[in-house]
Amino acid sequence: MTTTSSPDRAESCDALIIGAGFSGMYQLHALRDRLGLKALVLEAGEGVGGTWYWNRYPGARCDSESHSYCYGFSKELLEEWEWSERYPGQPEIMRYLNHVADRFGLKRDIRFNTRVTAAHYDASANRWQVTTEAGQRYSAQYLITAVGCLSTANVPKIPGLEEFAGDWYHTGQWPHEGVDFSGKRVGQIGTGSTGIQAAPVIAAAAGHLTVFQRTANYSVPARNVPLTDEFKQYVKRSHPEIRQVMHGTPNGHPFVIAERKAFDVTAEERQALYEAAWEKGGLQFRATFQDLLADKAANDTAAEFLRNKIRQIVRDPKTAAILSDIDHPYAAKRPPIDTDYFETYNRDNVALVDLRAEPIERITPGGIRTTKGEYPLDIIVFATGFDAMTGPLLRIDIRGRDGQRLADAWEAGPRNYLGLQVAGFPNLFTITGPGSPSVLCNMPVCIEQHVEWITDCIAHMRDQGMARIEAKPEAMEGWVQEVNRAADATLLPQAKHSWYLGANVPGKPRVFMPYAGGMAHYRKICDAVAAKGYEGFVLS
Ligand code: N01
Repeated sequence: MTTTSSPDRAESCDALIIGAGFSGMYQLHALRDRLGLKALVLEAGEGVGGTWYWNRYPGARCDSESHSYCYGFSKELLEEWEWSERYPGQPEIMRYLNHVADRFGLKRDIRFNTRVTAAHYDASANRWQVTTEAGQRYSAQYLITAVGCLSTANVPKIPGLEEFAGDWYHTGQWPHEGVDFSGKRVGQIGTGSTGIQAAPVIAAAAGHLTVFQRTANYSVPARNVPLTDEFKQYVKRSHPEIRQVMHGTPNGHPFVIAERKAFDVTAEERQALYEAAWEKGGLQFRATFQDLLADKAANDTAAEFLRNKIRQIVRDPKTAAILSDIDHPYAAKRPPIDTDYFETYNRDNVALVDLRAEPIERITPGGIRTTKGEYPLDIIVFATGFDAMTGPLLRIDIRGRDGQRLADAWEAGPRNYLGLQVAGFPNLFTITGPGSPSVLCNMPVCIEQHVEWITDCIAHMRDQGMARIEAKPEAMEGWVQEVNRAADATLLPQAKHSWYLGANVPGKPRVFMPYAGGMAHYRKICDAVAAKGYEGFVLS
């Protein structure tokens, strides 16, 4: 395909995909190479990778185990790629995604350095008209957003930032050339998964690190290691079995959640099981008991175990008290895993500031001023997260039937059917949109399920001579209720400061966004909808 778009002339294709991360790359392959559609990806970055292209901060590493953090659609790809560590670091994930892009010839149909700013549905032509930042225009029957859930950086509006004389960075927009911390006084704001990964690496490189913590967080050691030849052989032999486990669990990871409940065992047995899980490390700590996310008393046992670990690791009792003063149930916010995070506070060049006791007043030319004093800094690192899930969609001016703006339709929070389609926005599909399991799951698993469902749906429409698919308003209302019901059946909404609820972005509606009913269950629902002739959608 040649580039023919210009401000005067729109380049036309069957399907436009926004974003060349895990989702957009597979969606291109599926539509182009399986269905034979003319498909094109528009990507803001200079290369493939999406979230991993932008998140190059020190210590960036995936929390899913490498053998599960990859595509499963190609047996050959599964067999030829070999991961080097238990958890893949950002550079290795980028090598993998570039390998996939080259192997399937994807780059020729990706327009890089092309940021989509607007997408308007033209009902008379049944086409989406898409405009980019540079003024290029594209037109397609299908529009598929593959914009990621965590791709709109949240830089808090702290007064004085523009006066700061040093350098500042957000972890999600990290400079490709890296940052030289040597001898520098660094301030890091934020102790989520990113901050917990970054702090030990920054502390080792910097003159001094001050971590500004608003909400204390749990963390379990990742216990990252190089993979042994034996494990690599096991993975090569066992892909079908491994993927069967991943597809059978609520969270898409390659481990099984225990059937026992926390109070099925004695206190001593519980302690021993938690110790074993702590030694093993990683996200599977959550799988020690099946009721950790459903029963507050059960959760309290895990929470107290983890708080005790912090008190044991961190030598200064005051620092340990601030780090272990955690106000939400374990795993009600996305649980971080780490390499030497709490140990980092035992270093002489690291200090912790409790923003609950001394909130930030402003940033000054020389550093950060709290209500108790000023902290002189050369560099500020914002590990302050993202305008998650809805942010990447709403920063595009998306308009559906009759010019209705998505931003208006979602004024009170996201509403859609199956996390895939919004009533009034025909032929628009949102991969890992709000209302789907997405961030509560190992991402490649939910991405593949969405891409395959969308691809099958478009194939069905073409077989049936249908040109348009649109969610029914009543199906959408029913799904919104199901998303709320699923969240309320868990402890997840109890974490009041969680980005799952949009609470990290001032003014954002407080709505629990991902579908908490579990990936395996969600897959069954989507399959049943398709089997019933796309129940809840109007095809015409
Ligand atoms: O962002 P976060 P993240 N003043 O929103 C604080 C995925 N991920 O980038 O909790 C002071 O979790 C905020 O405080 P509070 C993963 O899904 C995956 O760390 O709002 N502090 C919090 O401490 C994860 O959940 C991986 O009170 C402010 C922190 O900044 C998601 O990305 C690695 C503030 C933000 O934490 C997001 O994680 C990393 C303010 N004004 C991330 N505003 C892997 O798998 C915010 N904070 C590799």
